[in-house]
Amino acid sequence: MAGTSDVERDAMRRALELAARPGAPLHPNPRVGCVLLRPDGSTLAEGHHRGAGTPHAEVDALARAGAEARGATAVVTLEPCDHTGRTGPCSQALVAAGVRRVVLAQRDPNPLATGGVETLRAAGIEVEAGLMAAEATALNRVWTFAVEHGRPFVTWKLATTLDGRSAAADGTSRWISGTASRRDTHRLRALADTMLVGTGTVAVDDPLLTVRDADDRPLPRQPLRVVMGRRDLDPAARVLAPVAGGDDTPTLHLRTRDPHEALAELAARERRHVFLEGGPTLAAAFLAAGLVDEVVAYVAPFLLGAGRSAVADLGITTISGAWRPEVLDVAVLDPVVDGEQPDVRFTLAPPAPT
Ligand code: AOF
Ligand code: ZN
Repeated sequence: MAGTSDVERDAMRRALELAARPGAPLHPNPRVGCVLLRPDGSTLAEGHHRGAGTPHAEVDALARAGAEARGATAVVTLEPCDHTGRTGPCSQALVAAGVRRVVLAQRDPNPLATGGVETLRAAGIEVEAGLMAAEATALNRVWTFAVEHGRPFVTWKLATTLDGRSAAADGTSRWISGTASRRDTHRLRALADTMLVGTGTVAVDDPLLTVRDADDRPLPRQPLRVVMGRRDLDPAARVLAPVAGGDDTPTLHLRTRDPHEALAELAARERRHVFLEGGPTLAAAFLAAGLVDEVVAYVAPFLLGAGRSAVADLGITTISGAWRPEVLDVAVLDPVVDGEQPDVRFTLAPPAPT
């Protein structure tokens, strides 16, 4: 990239590392890192964001630098915000600190927060945008999608037999996939901020919808549990019980069957990543609405020959009409428990709209 030095590139690499530090919640805010460089190119201070309501990365770094920030270069993975949200505008904080130059990676896709570049330039600060932008965007892949689309990113997870069944004829559906797949599912649930199923699944499976570790203990940070559909919930449903050790956000019942409406409600609550584990009806509704952004499918090596299909009728009558996603990854999940057989996990991107 023209106009930036090797020192600044190294600093951006470091800022990306800082941003990706484990511990900070993934949602609703992006992961952001910042490195302040002295005029001689040495590192003056580092900062990163630790979750909604805490200082943004730039302000974190400026606080560590103190008066020495005057004349420094700020290298930051996201365009400094230009708004007062839960905290004040970073653009103004950089101006007030006397920073001379700002090098940023990703432009802020958030319409409320963008504008830092213009504010900084108007204040006479040199700005270079776009250095390692692809890496920075990949780091906040789901957040960027959600902010750009004004709705959460949707991952649909399914577990089926070889013949595409997700429950036996008598309705039993637990333990289709093996222990390795179930652990893998909990790992993926933990990356999302919202678990979503339909009232039908609650009635039939009575799921907990929590994230648990390999010893089946709930993790301290739990996604919001959401059930959608018009049917009333059994007050004794396990999904309604508070999670031991989890936060105490009550389970949300959205009385709609329309995926667009449900996602709009969730967007208004700043939800960025929905993990959809609903039954066939809900899955079909999301697929038909074009609201599935990623599919994680576990296929277990046995047959049922009868029973519930993973997805309800999509109105497809001929092979040429098939819903054909792009295969991003195929993995064999080796058993972690003796006597189990391996499952296969597909990670899929939906077909591009035609
Ligand atoms: C962050 N951390 O380091 C930067 C952010 O309302 P707030 O204060 O939570 O601001 C959130 C927005 O600020 C966020 O969506 C993004 O557009 C911008 N920059 N946010 O959480 C940071 N630099
Ligand atoms: Zn900010």
